[in-house]
Amino acid sequence: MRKPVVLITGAGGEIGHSLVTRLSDAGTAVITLDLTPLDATLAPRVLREFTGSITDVPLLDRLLAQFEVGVIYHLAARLSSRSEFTPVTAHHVNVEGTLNLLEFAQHEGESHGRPVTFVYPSSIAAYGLPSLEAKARAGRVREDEHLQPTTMYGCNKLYCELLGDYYARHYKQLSVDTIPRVDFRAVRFPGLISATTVPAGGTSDYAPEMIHAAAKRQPYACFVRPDTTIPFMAMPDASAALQALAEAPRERLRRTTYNVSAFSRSAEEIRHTVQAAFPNAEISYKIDYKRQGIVDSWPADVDDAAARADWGFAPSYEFGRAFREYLIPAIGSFYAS
Ligand code: AKB
Repeated sequence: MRKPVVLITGAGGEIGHSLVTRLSDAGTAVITLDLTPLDATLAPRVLREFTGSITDVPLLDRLLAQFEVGVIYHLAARLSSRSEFTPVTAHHVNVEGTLNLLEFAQHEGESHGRPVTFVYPSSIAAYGLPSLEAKARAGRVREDEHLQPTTMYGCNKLYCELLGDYYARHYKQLSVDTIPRVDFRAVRFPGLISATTVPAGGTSDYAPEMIHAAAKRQPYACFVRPDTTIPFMAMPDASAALQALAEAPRERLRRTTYNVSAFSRSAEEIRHTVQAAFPNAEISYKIDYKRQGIVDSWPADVDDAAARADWGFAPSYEFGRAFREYLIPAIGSFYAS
């Protein structure tokens, strides 16, 4: 008998830390796949950890043989800034890796006779506004608007949303004996801010980097202009959103991909709040015009009404509360320990 479990890819990353903790606290049997071994806080929480790549199909076949996977959270990805240095590798990991996981999900579903829930974190990078004027005019962007990404990562995310929809609704549509077995559900995340992990390779990283540098009493030079505005979310709300979407009744979901967001603030507003919390923080600006161009192409805010209506998305942390009740106390104790 194969064991029924939840699979998390990229489990050692930022979202993975929060999600593994949340699911294991709830008693869920979790198996993980990551390029590097899980750290000592996560490893004891999982039933089995696999170290390897989502591009390694024989490794995925071994997982398939050993476990009955009912839910997949496919978090493994190369983020936006990093992907611009090696776009072909980014495509290989972000697109072919996702394709491998979708095939894996279809085969799992075929072998246990029920659809496998496949939860995919997409990104505001799927959007692309051509200019600051267009960004100001666009306001709160809805899911089907402005889908002209300017980065390899954004193209990868947008295409994988479509691939997921294909596996869920049209997979091998001309074959008489194949039923789609993937129940694909995606959220487009804004920039995420965690108190206990620092992101690597993203372009929204200036906000978490600013906060973590202040907590560590290190000077920080923000790489975007003070007026730069995109939506953000605190990490506990991000992992809660993934779990809520996974658990939502299928018939309530009117879309494949949903916007989610908690607060939209400029870099300067974030700097003020960080300086109020850490009065000795030294935060300056040193603009990286290439990374600036990427963030300028992302919307200043997104409309997440569909997620709120269909599966009850409701973030706990607006801007003030995220700092007061999550980031400041949790970062303080994280670095103190
Ligand atoms: C990135 O900056 O690449 C990510 C994202 C917005 O998806 N944080």
